[in-house]
Amino acid sequence: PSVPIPQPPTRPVVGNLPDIDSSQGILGLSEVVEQYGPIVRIQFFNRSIVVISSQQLVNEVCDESRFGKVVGVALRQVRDFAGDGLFTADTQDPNWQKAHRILMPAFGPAALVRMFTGMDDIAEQLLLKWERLGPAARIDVADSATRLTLDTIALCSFSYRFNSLYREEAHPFVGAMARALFESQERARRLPVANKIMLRKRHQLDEDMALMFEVAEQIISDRRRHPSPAGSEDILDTMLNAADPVTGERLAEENIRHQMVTFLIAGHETTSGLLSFVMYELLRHPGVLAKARAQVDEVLGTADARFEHLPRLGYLDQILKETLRLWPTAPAFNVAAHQDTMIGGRYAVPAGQPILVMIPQLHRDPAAWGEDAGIFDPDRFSPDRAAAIPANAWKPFGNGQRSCIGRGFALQEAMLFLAKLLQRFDITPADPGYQLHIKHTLTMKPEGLFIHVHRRDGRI
Ligand code: MNH
Repeated sequence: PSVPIPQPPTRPVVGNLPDIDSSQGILGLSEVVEQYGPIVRIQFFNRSIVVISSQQLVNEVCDESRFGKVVGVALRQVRDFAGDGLFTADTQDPNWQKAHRILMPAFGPAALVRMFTGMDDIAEQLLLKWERLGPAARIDVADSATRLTLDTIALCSFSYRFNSLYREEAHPFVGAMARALFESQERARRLPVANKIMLRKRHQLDEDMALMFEVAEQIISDRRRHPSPAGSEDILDTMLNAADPVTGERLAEENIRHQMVTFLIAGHETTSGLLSFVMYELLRHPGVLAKARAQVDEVLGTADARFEHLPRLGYLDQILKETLRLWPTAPAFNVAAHQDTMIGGRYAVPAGQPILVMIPQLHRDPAAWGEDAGIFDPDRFSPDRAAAIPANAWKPFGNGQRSCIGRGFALQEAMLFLAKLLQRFDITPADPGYQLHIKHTLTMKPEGLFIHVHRRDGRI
């Protein structure tokens, strides 16, 4: 006995598209979700998605024996430039399985120890720059964080220096990527015929894609000319040389390009959003900031940060997790059932029907997080309380075998930066009346957030 999935009234052809605010990216669905509840069907053109957002329903679709990732409408457009890279490949694609086996260890615990030095190198560059700029400078948080994270992923995985912190304008890769992501999302909302006739936009997208591939190719050819010294191989060397333990095959050249673009995009947008939201929350919660700094002072004192310090910065880890709860910078993922099935005990979903998990609403589900779910409180993740968090109530990194390969990388990078920042600076808002304004592409970031930094050691 199934009941129909709630759905807003539709119009011919465009379906529910007019109900969705496209300037909000995926979060344009928020209003509909808030109005219709934890399960709602959205239709546009000939497509339909089922949007779910309660812990109860999400917990059900996280069962990998029944459901698995599908590359949804938004991600399918990204496939133009991310191709069969890990993010945009189908789980059944032999290239996903091969790359998954080859690259998982490259982001595992042993690799993270080796990558500490690269993370510290770039963090040091940014903090030194802030010291030199001095307390009068207005620092654009999201812009700084983006330079930091792009340079970090490129240095740690490809030993390549974008040197974003030595440039006035962002590296051209960043502009090309941002435009390509934006246009790919717009394309998902247009009728195919409209996409065909918008030649200028198509041309720009082609140009941006070409630039991204050129950057990847340049890095590969540099590496071929100058191989890494023995013992200092990086992720690019793994991509170029490692054989899949199961098939014995290597990654194809085109696939490597797709992986590189994927890593550069996935590896910096989300982490930079995370760091920006951390800054936003710390400025609003001086008590949390004071507690975090006390831990940094106790663990690091005035010493240079070392890998061994990180496991002792548990409160910083709680801050990162709580920030990702309220501000999951990759705000949705898609799954589908392997077979026709029923969810929530009464909603029929056919096999293959995309089911979109709306993470911001999941992360504020009062049934899972309590009536104060909207409040920033890192103590939710304290060792004694974390165990009580219901299963699959916190999904900022997606689910199961298709969850984020860079989770450990991102959390280590963010924690290291935060520790070094608190060790060195007092931070104050440049505009005390700042109202949160979120900028969306495939990810989300606070826009227009500026800070001042003041050295704690009193030097100028
Ligand atoms: Mn990441 C998958 C969020 C940092 C590389 N990432 C995912 C997914 C989410 C996600 C959600 C699952 C998407 C889906 O189901 O369709 N990622 C994040 C967040 C951060 C992040 C919130 C930072 C904070 N990600 C990173 C970093 C890298 C990276 C850093 C690279 C080093 N992520 C990936 C890749 C995948 C992925 C690659 C695809 C993994 C796969 O399916 O095999």
